[in-house]
Amino acid sequence: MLQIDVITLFPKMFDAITESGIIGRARDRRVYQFLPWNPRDFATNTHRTVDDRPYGGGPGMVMMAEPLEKAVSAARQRQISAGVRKPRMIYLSPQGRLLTHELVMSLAAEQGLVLLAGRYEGVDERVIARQIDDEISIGDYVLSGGELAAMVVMDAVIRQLPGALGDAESAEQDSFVRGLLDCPHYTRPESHEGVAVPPVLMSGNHADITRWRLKQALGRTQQRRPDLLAARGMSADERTLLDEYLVEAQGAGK
Ligand code: 9WO
Repeated sequence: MLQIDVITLFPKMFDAITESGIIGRARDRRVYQFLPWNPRDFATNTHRTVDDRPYGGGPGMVMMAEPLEKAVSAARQRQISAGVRKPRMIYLSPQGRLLTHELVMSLAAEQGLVLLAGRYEGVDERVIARQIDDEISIGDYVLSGGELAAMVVMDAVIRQLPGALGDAESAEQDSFVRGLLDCPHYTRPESHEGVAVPPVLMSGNHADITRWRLKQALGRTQQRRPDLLAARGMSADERTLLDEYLVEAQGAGK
């Protein structure tokens, strides 16, 4: 069972993912174990202060080293008690390396993760230097804190763990496993506001359907994320399908 501990001033935020949907069900099934740690519970003064003014001046506040370090150490100890030999210690920040499918898979292969979600203008750098192995970003923008980023990491990792998805969900490979964007999807009714479902999907010919879906995936990846397609390369068959897509898209004015 993957052990996940999170250091956060807002532990209840994590109920949003751990109590419903695939991630909630995976917790019920003991696919992972989740424990939040609040640095405020480790604060020593009467006001339970966890932030202080930045040295060097400037606006905003910085998360203090001492309560944070105590919370991180408690999480690390909990992981070791749960049998994790070396928990991977992660800080979520825009300064980190970008989260990709590849990084998600490497996190899913760990025994334990400790995620540090910062608030305010950031965390005292000495805690990062002493406790953190890995700094991860989910994209080039600033949030109000690391919690939403930690939840993104958790969601992406947990759904890769054995037993998290149902058989049907597991059988269908993530689009990113193939290095391509996903194809379009349709359900009933056959016509919506005068727009029909592509006839091939109604044909019952599974070879044709598979071919159409791959063609759509290749075409959308070329048009929306050419960087992904360039990094991955194409077989001769895929090249033919993509050329067909581009001719058809040209005709359809896309
Ligand atoms: C706040 C701020 C306010 C005024 C001027 C500059 C400032 N920078 C920040 C800031 O970066 N705050 C961070 C909030 C401190 C660390 C936790 N926070 C955070 C994490 N925001 N965004 C992330 C994040 C994490 C992972 N991937 C993307 C964004």
